[in-house]
Amino acid sequence: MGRTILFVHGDSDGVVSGSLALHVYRLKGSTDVRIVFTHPAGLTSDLAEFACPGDTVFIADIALSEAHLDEIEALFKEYSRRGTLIYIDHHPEPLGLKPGDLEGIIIHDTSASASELTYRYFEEILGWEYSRVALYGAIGDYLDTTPWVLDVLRNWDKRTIYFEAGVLCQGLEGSRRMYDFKRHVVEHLSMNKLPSGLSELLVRALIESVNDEELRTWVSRNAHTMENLGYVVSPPGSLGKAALYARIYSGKPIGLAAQRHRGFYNISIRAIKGIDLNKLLRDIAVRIEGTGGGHPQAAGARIPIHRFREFLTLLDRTIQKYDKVGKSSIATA
Ligand SMILES: [Mn+2]
Repeated sequence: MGRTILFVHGDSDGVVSGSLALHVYRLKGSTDVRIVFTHPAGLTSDLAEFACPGDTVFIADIALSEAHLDEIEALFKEYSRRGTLIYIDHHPEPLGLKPGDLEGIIIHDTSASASELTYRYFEEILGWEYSRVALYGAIGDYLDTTPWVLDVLRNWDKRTIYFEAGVLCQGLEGSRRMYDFKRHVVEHLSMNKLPSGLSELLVRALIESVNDEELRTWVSRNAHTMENLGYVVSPPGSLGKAALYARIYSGKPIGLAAQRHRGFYNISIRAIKGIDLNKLLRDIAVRIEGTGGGHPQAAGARIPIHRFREFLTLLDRTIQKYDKVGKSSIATA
């Protein structure tokens, strides 16, 4: 068997998907398996840089970016014809392309985590004991109420699984950009060892939890409120979590956290059920020279600094159209 390259996202869902695939390819006799952490905007360049036609390519938890659809089509065609290409994802499909039309083995389903989809694809090779690894990834992406997850959870002690998933997610959140460490976590999980058994991960998870608690109180004191959304700028910690706390403490249907980076604001957004952030952002962001998208209730955007105010106003007005019956029940702090 030749080279196998795994392209995965660096969060818990991506790390778990990678670890399941790593175990499978090792069982199949692969001695040269490499792990590359990537993201939607970097997928095409990373594919071209790290894989050669003829390799076995496995991609999981990476959305297809509208900006690179032609390149993606061409690369998938080349890699699947000359070698093997498997693409597993659960992000909403891009405008103008049905993932199923791409060449290669394509598994695309927005109702489950990439971890669940990867496990189910390789289930016969992995065996049932690896289902717990997949559960960590599903919980990490908040996709823990699918029929498969509810069914499989019955084979495990739920409290232990959630504890281990918590260690993994919190530990990885506290290890951003530490790709060698994340590769080590992939190796560890590929042997079905417990996340809590990796002391470095456990310590990082504990530190992350202390930081989260500080972040939560910071957001409760610093959240600004507009008519339909709450937001914070430059929170001292994870943007995603700050956005969630901004939603909760503002009592509005949408929470947003922004951080300046070069000429842009990187923005994380969280919404209550009934709002489709992915749709909203794909529309609003391009109107003001930005990009945006993600999941219906958890998404991100990149907006030029001088248009940030305009972005907030546009978003605030657009949400007015939504029914606000499901409004967060927690009162404004
Ligand atoms: Mn995911």
